[in-house]
Amino acid sequence: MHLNYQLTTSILNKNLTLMVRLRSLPTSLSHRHLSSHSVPSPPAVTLYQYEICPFCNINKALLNYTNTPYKYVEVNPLTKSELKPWSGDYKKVPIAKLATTTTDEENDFKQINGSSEINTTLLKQPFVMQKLKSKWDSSAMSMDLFTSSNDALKWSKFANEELAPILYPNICRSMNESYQAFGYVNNVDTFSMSQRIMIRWIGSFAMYIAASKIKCMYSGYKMFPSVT
Ligand SMILES: N[C@@H](CCC(=O)N[C@@H](CS)C(=O)NCC(=O)O)C(=O)O
Repeated sequence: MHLNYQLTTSILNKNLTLMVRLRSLPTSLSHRHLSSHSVPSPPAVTLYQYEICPFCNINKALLNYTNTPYKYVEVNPLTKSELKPWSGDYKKVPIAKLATTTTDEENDFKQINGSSEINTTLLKQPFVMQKLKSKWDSSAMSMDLFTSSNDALKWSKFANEELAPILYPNICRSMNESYQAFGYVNNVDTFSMSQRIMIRWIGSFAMYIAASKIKCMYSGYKMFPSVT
């Protein structure tokens, strides 16, 4: 089975959404009145990402599932120049800025490193909590169950440690596939034409080599059937 980029990135979104829905099945009436009618303001989130980064898609799945508006900045994987002025030693994506004031979002923000910490922070935002609670109006789901139950921990560990790491090897099985996966750069308005060409060629070659190494690490197990 050939997994293209659209399919693999949508796997994470669908995976998280499905997990959320499965765990939201109605089991009792006791928590039916969780939602409040007041709507808190959405958090001002800016996600620094690579379009094809599986970990970034874990965060986007939660943002999309809760209809939380967010800005995103596509990071140049060769230079990381979008991160340099502010991210300190942390140079991976996803990395997010959460504005701490509404008056100066550009300068007053909390830096959040990594997909797990970003989702944990998002899940504490009143807007996100309210959106989730309104989805759970007719079910027994609660924030505690959603964030800390054995199932929640099991599935988020699965998404982070098993599913996400094997997506790159599946979209970069050959140089040709890797080059196709990096085609997203052509849609990034902030990249110049020369940046697009360099990222596409150098990035896809680097990912093809890296993916081959990851395939070896996982050799024989926990891989999609398509990966040999
Ligand atoms: N555990 C981290 C992993 C993040 C990660 O490995 N991101 C990759 C991109 S998918 C990265 O930024 N690698 C460094 C690089 O591109 O230079 C998370 O969940 O956010």
